[in-house]
Amino acid sequence: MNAPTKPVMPNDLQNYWMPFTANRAFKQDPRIVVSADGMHYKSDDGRDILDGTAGLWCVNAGHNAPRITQAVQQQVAELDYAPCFQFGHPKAFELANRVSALFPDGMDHVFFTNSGSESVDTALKIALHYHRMRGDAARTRLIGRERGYHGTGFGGISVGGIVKNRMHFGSMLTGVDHLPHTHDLEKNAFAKGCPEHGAEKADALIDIATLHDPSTIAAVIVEPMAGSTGVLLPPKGYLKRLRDLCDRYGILLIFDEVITGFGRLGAATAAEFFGVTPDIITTAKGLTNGVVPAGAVIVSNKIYDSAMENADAPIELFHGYTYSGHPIAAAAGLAALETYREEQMFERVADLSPYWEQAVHSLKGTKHVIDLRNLGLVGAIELAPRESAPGARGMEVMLKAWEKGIMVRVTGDILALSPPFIIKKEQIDQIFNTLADILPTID
Ligand code: PXG
Repeated sequence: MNAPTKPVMPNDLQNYWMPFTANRAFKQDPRIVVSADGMHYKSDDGRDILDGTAGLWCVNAGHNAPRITQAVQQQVAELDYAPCFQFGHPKAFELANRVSALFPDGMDHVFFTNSGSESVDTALKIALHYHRMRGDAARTRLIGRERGYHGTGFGGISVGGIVKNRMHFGSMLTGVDHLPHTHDLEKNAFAKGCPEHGAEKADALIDIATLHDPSTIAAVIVEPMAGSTGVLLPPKGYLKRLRDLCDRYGILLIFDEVITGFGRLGAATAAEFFGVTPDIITTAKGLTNGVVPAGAVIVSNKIYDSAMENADAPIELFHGYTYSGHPIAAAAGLAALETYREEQMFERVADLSPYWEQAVHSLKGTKHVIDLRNLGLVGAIELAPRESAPGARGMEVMLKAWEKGIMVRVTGDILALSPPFIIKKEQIDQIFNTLADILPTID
């Protein structure tokens, strides 16, 4: 890694409107990274920053994983771009082969996108298309969940349930309803792994189906583990109950695995981890280790075969993106999956998760902490919000952690941790010892 010797800040920060960022505050006091290797970033003032979040939940194999870096370098010289409408290139097919082999039995077809948001839009459209082409065109309603995050496209914010992500953006898709979220601090605080209480919250689907009539509902979409909203774990039995209800009503079940796909829980998918198979799975992030923007939607054979059989035109699905299955993304994806396999990274997550669990829960009793949650290599520390300034406390911890050389994510007053799978036990200790030092110093 080329360590810079002096800050490499650009002259003017104003031109870049940064996403999901407090732009005015950031530009007063910027946090800039200039390179990365393994578990660490280098900041522009030359400090090593331990990556506690795998970037934004995507750099599962760590930074600059040699196989992936080389694959991208070679691919750009060999085939930089190929049109994906009516033409193909070998690596897109090969990546689809590899992805379907990793995903649950009976889910053997892969549609490529460029992001999680596009994967969600694609999944919702495939669900609507499926019912319509089978002559069940009244099934148009889409059911999401309160506090759900499904990216920032209009489809994703419509089924999503994060108020701030929705309230400024008009009326969104029509015909959408929401299940209640499953977060219940009173009953489940400090549970290790999935909480005991709340499976019955899936039964809200019975009320929704009764209200609208099941024959009008196309799909239910949930994150099997809600990440972005502050790590909300599914109560034991909840996902199975949702699956059974969807089957009862002929509704497609979509798991949004943009975060959980590719190993985060210690199995290739959350579907495998929980033993519940949906009809459609959305992914992105870990597909390419975050190295090239890419996503994939994995659909059941039932859905793909139906599209082929019921097609009313030579083109079966009028949907796609200029960069679907982009050669460089495909090369990065193949190398990422090979790295996960060769270095047994999903097994590593499973092996590390008991150590991780005890590290997360070592913060019990620390000032401000009202809940601790963990699953696989995911951790959350929920802080009591400061009166009249919700979110301020979380933000202050994030800033202090950056000063002390650890990158953490914050959502309101919930700190989220999701390190690369190559993290060492000493580095896990470093994260939680640093947070244990910081929290008592915060008001
Ligand atoms: N679905 C889920 C479940 C996600 O977590 C998306 C869709 C959208 O993906 P794109 O690639 O369009 O951003 C996501 C993204 C965080 C955080 O810190 C989470 C995401 C993105 C950025 C930050 O929790 N998730």
